[in-house]
Amino acid sequence: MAFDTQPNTLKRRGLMLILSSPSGAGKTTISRMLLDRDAEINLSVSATTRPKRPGEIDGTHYHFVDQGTFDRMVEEDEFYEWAMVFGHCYGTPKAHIRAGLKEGEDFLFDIDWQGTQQLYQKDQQDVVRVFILPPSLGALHDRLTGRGTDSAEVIDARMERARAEISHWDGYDYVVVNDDVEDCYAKVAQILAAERMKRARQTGLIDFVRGLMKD
Ligand SMILES: Nc1nc2c(ncn2[C@@H]2O[C@H](COP(=O)(O)OP(=O)(O)OP(=O)(O)O)[C@@H](O)[C@H]2O)c(=O)[nH]1
Ligand SMILES: [Mg+2]
Repeated sequence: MAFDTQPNTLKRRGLMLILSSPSGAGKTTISRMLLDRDAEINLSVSATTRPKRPGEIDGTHYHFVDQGTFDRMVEEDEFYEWAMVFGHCYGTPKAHIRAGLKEGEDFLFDIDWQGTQQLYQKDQQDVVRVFILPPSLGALHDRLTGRGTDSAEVIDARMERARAEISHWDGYDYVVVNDDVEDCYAKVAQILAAERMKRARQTGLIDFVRGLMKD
C-alpha cells in the first residue's frame, strides 16, 4: 500500500484571503508577515491613481497609473472590483488572479470593505474574509500618534474613518483582535491553514480517494 501522498499535498484550488481593518490596526504588518513567512501566498497588487510614496515600488506595492489608464482598465473590464478610497481610485486586476487560482496559488488582498463586498459577490467560494480590530480606540490612537508621520488633525480624521470602517466588521467571515502582533499573525495563519484544507478546495481528493480504495 502506498501512503506516500498526504492529502495536504494534493492538488487544490487557490483562495483569496482578504485582510481589512481600520487604518492603524496592524493590517499592513500582518500582511508583510504572511508574505514573508508563507511561501504559498502572493500579494494581489492593485492599480491605483494615488501618487507613489517614498519607498514604494511600482509593480510591488501598487501599479501606479494615471486616471486615463485607470478609466480605460475599468472600461475594458480588467478589474475584479474597484473603489474610490480617500479620493483616489483603487482596483484589483483580474486576469492574473483568475489564472493563479486554478493553479492552486493563494492571493492576499489588502483592500477595504467596499472591495471585499464586490469580490465576495463575484466569487464567494474562493474568498476568505478576515477583519482585524484594534483592542481599543485608545490603542488605535496611540499607534497612529506613534507613527509620528501625521498632524493631530490628520489623526483625528483617521480616527473618524476608523470608526466608519469598524462598522463593517460584520461583513467578514473571521474577526481577529490585534492585542499582540505575533498572536494576531498566528491566528490569521491558522485561518489560512484551515481554509486550505476545505474539501471543496482540494480538487485532487477525488483521484486520491479513488486510489486509496484500489489498495
Ligand atoms: N477596494 C479596494 N481597496 C483597496 C485596493 N487597494 C488598496 N485598497 C485600500 O485603500 C486604502 C488606502 O490604501 P493606501 O493608499 O495604501 O493607504 P494606507 O496608508 O495603507 O491606508 P490604510 O491601510 O487604510 O492605513 C486601504 O484601506 C486599502 O486597503 C483595491 O484594489 N480595491
Ligand atoms: Mg495599508
